[in-house]
This record gives sequence, C-alpha cells and structure tokens, in this order.
Amino acid sequence: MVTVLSDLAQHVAKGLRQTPKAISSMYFYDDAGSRLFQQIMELPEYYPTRAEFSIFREHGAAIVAALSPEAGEEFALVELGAGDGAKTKLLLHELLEAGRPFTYVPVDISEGAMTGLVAALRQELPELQVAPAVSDYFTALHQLRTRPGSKAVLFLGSNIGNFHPAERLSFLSQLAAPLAPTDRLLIGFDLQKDPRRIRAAYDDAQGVTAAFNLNLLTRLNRELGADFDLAHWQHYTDYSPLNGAVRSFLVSTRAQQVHIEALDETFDFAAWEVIHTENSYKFTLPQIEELAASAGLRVVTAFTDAETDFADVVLAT
Ligand code: AVI
Repeated sequence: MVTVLSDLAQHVAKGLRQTPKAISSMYFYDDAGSRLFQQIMELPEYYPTRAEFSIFREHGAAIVAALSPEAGEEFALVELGAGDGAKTKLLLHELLEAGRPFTYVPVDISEGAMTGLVAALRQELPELQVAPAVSDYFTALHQLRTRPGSKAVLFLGSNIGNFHPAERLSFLSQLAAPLAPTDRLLIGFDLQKDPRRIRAAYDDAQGVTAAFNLNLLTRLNRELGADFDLAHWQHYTDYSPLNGAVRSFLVSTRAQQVHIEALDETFDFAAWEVIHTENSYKFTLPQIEELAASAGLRVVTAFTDAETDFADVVLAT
C-alpha cells in the first residue's frame, strides 16, 4: 500500500533525520499556535508589535499615501501573514478616510485567524471590500503573479526575519517579480538593538513564548500520532549580535525515543540534543538597503518609531 504523507509529515521526516534536527517555524501556526502568538504580541517584553503600532499611529497617513496609486486607481491591498490584522486596521481606516478605492486581500495560513479577522472587519469596517485567502506564503506568491491590476503588498511584523538569509532573498525577489513600477511593497523589519532586550522578547517571564514553541510538539502528537512527552522538553533561545539572529530550540532534557505513527519511525534524542525551530533575524537600515537592491528593489521611504526599534519600509521596483 502506498501512503501519501502530508506536507507536515514529509517536513518532519526530513527535519528529524538530519543533524542538527530542525523543524520550520512555519508549523507553529495551528489554531492554538496562532492564539499563543496573539498573546506574545501583548507581552511586556515583546516590543516589535507595539513599535510597529506606534509607526502606524504616527505615520499612517504618509504610509497610505506612499502605498496607494495616484489618480484614484482601484488597487488590491494584499497582506501576507495577516493574523488578527490589528495593526493593518489602522492603515485600512486611513485608506477608507482618504477615499482610496481598494480591496483588502488578507492571506494567512491559519483558518481560525482568518475567520476571526473577517468577522471583526465586517463589524468594524462594514464598507470595506475583503477577499480573504487561507494559504501559505508560497501559494500566495503564485496567486500574486496571476492577479491583474495595481497592488500594494504588506508583509508586516518582521515576518521577513523568520526566513533563512538565502530564502529571504529568494522570497523577496519572488515578491518583487510580479510588481509593476507603480506597485508598492511595505515590509516590517525588526532593528538591531540592546541584545538583552532582544533576547528577553523571545524568553518572556510568563513563559508564553515557551508554550508557543512547545505547542509544535503537541501539534505533532495530534496530527502525526507522535508521542512527545512535553515534561521532558524545554524552550531555549539565544541571540547573536554578530549576525542579528535569535535562534529558538526545543531541548530534550534527557535521552529519549519518540515514535511518530504517521512515519512509522522512531527517533532517538540524546540528553540535551536540540530541535532548531525558529530564526528571527534583526536588521540594520544599511542591511535593508542592501537586501532590497539584491532583490531588484529600491527603498522609497523608511518609517521608524521614536526609539528606532522597528522600521516599516516602502519598496518599489
Ligand atoms: C511571526 N514572527 C515575526 C515572530 C518573531 O518575532 O519572529 C514569531 C515569534 N516567535 C517567538 N516570538 C514571536
């Protein structure tokens, strides 16, 4: 009998057979993971969300002017990884007030997050035209290539920081490819700062980030019939100011074996062996300029908050 493995099963098989073991942070976002991420965004240590909010509050009108086509042309405002859309609502209000004709196209991998967002928008902004899509970034890139008309693409919250440097450039180049000269991209970048503040943002005192990381194992238990015992795993994170990377790990606190039914395979973990689960890169403004140029883009304007913790950068081809 031939068994068709899900994307998750194939990814986990590959990731746990390699050294060091790794599973992509893309799989954090089942419904429970998306809810935990909402809680992370409220944490006192997790500054990026507040910083980006303050940029939108302070510079919302200028951002909207830099994003929307002149002459009142109809356009699509596509948001990759929309989540709860809380920050975007500030821009949506600005766009509606400015009388710009547009359709909001939120894209998110979590069906639960999308249902919540659409319901909230219908209530808060009933006049808004919304065309939601539940998909991963790669499917969304494909849809972007085939979407006619003017567009502004939002990629907020430092989601770009979760890519590996090589994948980051390739993703950005693919985002740039379907853009006409008048189309715009708005990307949120978390900036390099006091290393202790950065590290604390990924290892909060209440343990919400730990629960978010460990939820990946709960997901594997549920969806792949794995038998991870969460009592013997812990969250660990470090930050290197040399390359600007926060790396997160799940650490096996003792030698153990884990069976994954969907793969019909048992994996050995040595005591203190890790599964690398996430990278969250932090940038400098010159690095952002260089990255944009490598992807065939130019920086139109960069908006930062008063503390220069975060940058929202408008890019064009
Ligand atoms: C979604 N992403 C930008 C978050 C980040 O900051 O890298 C995910 C996250 N991981 C731990 N805390 C937040």
